[in-house]
Amino acid sequence: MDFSEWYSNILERAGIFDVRYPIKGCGVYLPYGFKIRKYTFEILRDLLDRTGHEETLFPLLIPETLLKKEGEHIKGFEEEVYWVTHGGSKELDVKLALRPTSETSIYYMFKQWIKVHTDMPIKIYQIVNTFRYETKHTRPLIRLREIMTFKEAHTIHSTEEDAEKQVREAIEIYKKFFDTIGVPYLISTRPEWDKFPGAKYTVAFDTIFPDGRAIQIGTVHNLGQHFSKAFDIVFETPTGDKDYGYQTCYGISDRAIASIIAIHGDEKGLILPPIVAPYQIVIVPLIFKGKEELVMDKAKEIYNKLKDKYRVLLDDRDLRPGKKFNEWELKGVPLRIEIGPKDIENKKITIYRRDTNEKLQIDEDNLEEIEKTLNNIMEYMKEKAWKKFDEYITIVNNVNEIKEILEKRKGIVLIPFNEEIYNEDLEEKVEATILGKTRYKDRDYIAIAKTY
Ligand code: 5CA
Repeated sequence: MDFSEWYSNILERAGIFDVRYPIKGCGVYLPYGFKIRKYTFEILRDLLDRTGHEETLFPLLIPETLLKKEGEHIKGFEEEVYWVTHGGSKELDVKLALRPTSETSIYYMFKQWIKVHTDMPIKIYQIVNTFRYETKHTRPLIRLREIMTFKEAHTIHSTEEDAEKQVREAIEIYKKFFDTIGVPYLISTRPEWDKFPGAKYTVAFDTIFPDGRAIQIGTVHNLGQHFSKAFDIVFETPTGDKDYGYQTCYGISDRAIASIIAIHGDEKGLILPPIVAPYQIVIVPLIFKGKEELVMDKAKEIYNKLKDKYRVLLDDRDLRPGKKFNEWELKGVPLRIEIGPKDIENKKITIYRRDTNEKLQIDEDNLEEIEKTLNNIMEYMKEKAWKKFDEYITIVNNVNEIKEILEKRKGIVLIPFNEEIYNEDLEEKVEATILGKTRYKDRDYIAIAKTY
């Protein structure tokens, strides 16, 4: 099965995202998918909260007058904006945009809040839906027109140096986030022609999907003073002079969920990192005639021992165990506990690891082994994902090799950095996208890939 087919199939069968909503690029997070989303974004929320960011909530609608204030920004988004033009049957005096991202609404408010240098830094974020009329092929959770989960952080500082430091901090936060969910990445500085509209420069995280194509999974932008000048965010410096604020912003979307699914899954279905799994453990009692009570009591006993520490489900439905196994394997539950009459006699339980397909018998009261196994699963998943990612990185020395490698081996090609070849002509020549300038094993390279 090719990746794209596998991916659509899994979203549906594992109950993650329903694409049958009658608007292109929109869909419905189903309960199981929503839980994965919740646990994933809790990690990011926690990382941001612990580094002095504060969560806020801004309006969805942006007046045309605000959206058009920064020239580059509107030029970049012009063709992607959804407009609200009417209130009932009355045409609005000022058209309202559905936010494609919230720089313009947030920075209008920064202008209200900032007068002197001591009013900064401000580091805020929100997790909201944004709208982009994407013209490229839409894909669930990958290229949405309603981006259901858009975590955008926006900061403003009184010095250029502080903004630069903030960019570094954001990169560290994103590294921790992707490391925590076991999604490998290459970090690069996007070329001038591909930076975020209105940014001084853009640093991007790209991962590689199983079909060998690269996908941008997060970006950090240094906005310099482009927006603060357009929005007149002036402040008084310590020496009594006037200056404009220095800004940064950084975003991560539903692509984080798509990456978890795509990168860790296998032919049986999802494999979820325990940290984001709706159920980290499922207990399946193996019921035999005459032993029903014995087995169920033991299953409940184990469930009670685990339930305060883990997200655990006791699957006591009246179904064949084999059917339950298949279902929870498809849904990617990292660890399964099987309890049968024989195990009980020997004071054992059987545990099954979804990531390696291994079965192991442990003492029924050895709950430390469960904790250890869940940790091992996480570590193994990370290692495996990085190994596969590294195999997809090819270093070349000659431009002529790039096209063929991207067609045959796919992944990301690195060529030693050289100003002369770093331009859009190279993209045309190799029929691929320049991700940007990247540092890999102590050397600067140009990273090139076929992308989503
Ligand atoms: N305001 C900035 C930072 S919050 C911003 O909008 N940056 S962005 O355009 O690069 O978007 C942030 C991230 O959202 C991207 O790196 C990409 O991973 C993700 N993204 C962008 N467009 C879509 C889309 N149509 N569907 C899903 N995810 C998207």
